[in-house]
Amino acid sequence: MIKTLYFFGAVFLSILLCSCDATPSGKIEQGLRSFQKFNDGVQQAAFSKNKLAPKIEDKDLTPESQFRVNDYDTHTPPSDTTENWRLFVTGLVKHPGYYSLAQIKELQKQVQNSKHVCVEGWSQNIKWGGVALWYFLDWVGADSTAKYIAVECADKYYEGYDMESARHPETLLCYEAFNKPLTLQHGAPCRIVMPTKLGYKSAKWILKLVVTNTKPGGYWEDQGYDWNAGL
Ligand SMILES: Nc1nc2c(c(=O)[nH]1)N[C@H]1C(S)=C(S)[C@@H](COP(=O)(O)O)O[C@H]1N2
Ligand SMILES: [Mo]
Repeated sequence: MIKTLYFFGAVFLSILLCSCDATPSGKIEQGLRSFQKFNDGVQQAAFSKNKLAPKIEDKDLTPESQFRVNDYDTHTPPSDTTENWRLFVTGLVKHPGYYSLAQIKELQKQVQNSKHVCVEGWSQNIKWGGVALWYFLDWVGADSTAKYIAVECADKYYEGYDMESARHPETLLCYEAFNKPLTLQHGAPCRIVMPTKLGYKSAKWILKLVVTNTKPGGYWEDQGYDWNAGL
């Protein structure tokens, strides 16, 4: 069903692109934008909160020495990795405020192997550890009927998630990889890990989390990449 919709979407897109010469560019952009919206709608409908990412056995983990780093700007932004770091939580939430890593680590820990898929065409299997984001959201009293979560990062990167994806059982507020604290280049002290989505949704070095009904943008999404980014 979904594949069929994608197929028709792709056909629609090729017709659009083939008619380049005849169409003023504004129209093409409009067409692309409505295709993107259509695509988002299909993905939203396909996303199930119970559908887990493919299971990865320990033997299939990427060797830690080959753990790849990817960033739009720098591998070492001015992220505070001392105990002074706080996650600022705000918006539609009962207990807004500044949360320390120690507080986050006190919450029930979830360790999981998952595949990280970068849109550039590579993937890796990582053992992540942290607290399930749904658990953290409940703990701070986030309004679960709110539509979106937005995050902002130390390198000026930013991301947005629909609430269902944010509350997916495998979405982590992550502070460990391979049973060790995250290294700076992989997002220390704290990042999002969202195995059901392309890698650019897994925001590193997060500083601020907002619960909101206003659809947030994302660093790559605002340059035309897919907002849902489902795998
Ligand atoms: N803050 C921030 N988070 C980010 C990015 C970034 O540039 N800045 N890049 C994203 C992309 S495109 C990928 S593939 C993953 C890479 O994560 P890794 O470096 O831990 O492998 O981080 C994502 N999160
Ligand atoms: Mo990526």
